[in-house]
Amino acid sequence: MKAKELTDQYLHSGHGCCPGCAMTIVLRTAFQALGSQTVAVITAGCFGTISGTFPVSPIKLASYNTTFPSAGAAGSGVRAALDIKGDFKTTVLAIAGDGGTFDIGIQALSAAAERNDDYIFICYDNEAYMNTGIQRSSATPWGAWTTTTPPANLKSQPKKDIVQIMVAHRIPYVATVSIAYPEDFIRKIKKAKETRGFKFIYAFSPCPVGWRFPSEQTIRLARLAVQAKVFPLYEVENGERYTLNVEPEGIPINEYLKPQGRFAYLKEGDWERIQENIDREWKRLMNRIENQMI
Ligand SMILES: Cc1ncc(C[n+]2csc(CCOP(=O)(O)OP(=O)(O)O)c2C)c(N)n1
Ligand SMILES: [Mg+2]
Repeated sequence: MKAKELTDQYLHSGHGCCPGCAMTIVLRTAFQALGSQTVAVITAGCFGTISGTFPVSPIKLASYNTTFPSAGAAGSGVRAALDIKGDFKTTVLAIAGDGGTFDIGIQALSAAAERNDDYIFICYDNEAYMNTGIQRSSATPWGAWTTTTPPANLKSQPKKDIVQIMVAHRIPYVATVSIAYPEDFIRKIKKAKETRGFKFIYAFSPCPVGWRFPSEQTIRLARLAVQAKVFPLYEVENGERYTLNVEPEGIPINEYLKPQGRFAYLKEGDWERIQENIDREWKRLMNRIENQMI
């Protein structure tokens, strides 16, 4: 990276996010990798609340705030408007949380992917509706506490596999990214910028408030998730070319679960069950990488 790129910042300090929020690091990294010729399309969610605070927005990029379900449609609209103006250089970056991607936003997202519209969609996954008070989403993992999955009734469904859903659209580029591996993250954002068509970037985003861990542990948890195979770092080109980018150590799942209060209500046997699921998903991923197919 050139020196100027390292110092340019498009998300300033002094914003309203919680201490230790991974989402701000995710987006600061993405903005920095994309540079100033970028339009951010922002939906309701934690980022919408801190970036939409006119006239003191902390982001230094042209941005468009839209409704919770419509990141996919708004991204397509901004891209079309730029194209009509003859501006094929500006990058469009649609930003949504897991709720705005996996749940309420999936229709518009799927439609934009199916049209192969030329922009990047980034999902920061903090595994719940954090902005409105830690309600479960379809990205919340099995066994997690949220305010709508209390101790007596923990999340009893598995996390939706959004990567496979997006890969099934046969779009040119899907990649998972982590703030604990910034070089891999930046490389993937730059690759997405250079690739024509629809790009889906999926970012793991630990949330100290919702996951109940100390705010200085954010990066550590992001790293543990990769190393425990909870969040593998890989990329998929054209719906079939799979590449693993970081070889995980395969540390036991309890090292990742233990620091998080949201998993404090798991009972005997639950950790083993989670480990079995992780191992099964990992085998599936290895199979895809080895055989280069969905
Ligand atoms: C149509 C509609 N339904 C509900 C809401 C209320 N709402 C705003 S943000 C949000 C949760 C967003 O969750 P997510 O996308 O995961 O982002 P996070 O808050 O976790 O950053 C909800 C339910 C809304 N703004 N619009
Ligand atoms: Mg969320």
